[in-house]
Amino acid sequence: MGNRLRFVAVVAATALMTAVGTVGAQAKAPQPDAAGSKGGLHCVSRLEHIGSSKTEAEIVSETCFTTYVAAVRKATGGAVDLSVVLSDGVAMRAVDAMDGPIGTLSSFLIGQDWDNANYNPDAGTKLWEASAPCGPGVAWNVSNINPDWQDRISSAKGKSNCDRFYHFEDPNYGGAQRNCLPNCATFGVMNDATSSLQMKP
Ligand SMILES: [Ca+2]
Repeated sequence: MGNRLRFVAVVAATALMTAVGTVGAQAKAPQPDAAGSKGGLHCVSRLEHIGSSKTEAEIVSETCFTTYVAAVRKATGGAVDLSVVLSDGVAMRAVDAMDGPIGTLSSFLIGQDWDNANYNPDAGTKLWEASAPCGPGVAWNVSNINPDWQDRISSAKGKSNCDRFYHFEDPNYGGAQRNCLPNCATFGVMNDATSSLQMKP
C-alpha cells in the first residue's frame, strides 16, 4: 500500500469511526454505481487547458454517477477510493480532511459544487477534474459551464490548492460574483446564478 492509499484508508477509517460515534443510524449504504451515466446526481466534469494556456480551460467530458463516492474515484483517477465508508456524507468529510493535491499524475479533484446550500449532496454535486492542481501560473477558468449546471450552484469548495474558487453570474466571468476562499456554505445573491468559474491558487 503506497503512502497515498494508506493516508486515504486512515482518513476513511477515522471518518467512519467519527460518524458512527456521533450520528449512528444516519449512515446508509450507497447505491450501485458500476457504470457512470448522465442520470446520476454526482457529475464529474473533466477540464483541459485550451491550447498553450495555463489558465483558460474547457470541459472535455462529463460523467455522472449515482454516488458521490464513485464520482470522487473518477475525479481522482482512482487514487481516492472511499467505497469502504457507508455513506456519501462520511465520504465528503473524508475528502474535506485532505489538503494539497488530491489525485494522481493526470487526474486531480480541483473543486466541488453543490446544488444545495451547506454542502448537502441530496440534489446533486459537481466535481471538477483536471490534469494538474492549482499552482504558480496554473489556474482553471471555465468561461461557460454546461447548461445542466447553470444557475444551480448553492455551495462550493476549492480543492488541490485551488484556494480561490470564484463563481460568476454571467458567462466569460461577468456580472455579480461569489469568491470562495476556498469554501462557501451559502451564496447569498449569487444563489442559483453561476454561469462561469475560476479556480486559482
Ligand atoms: Ca441550487
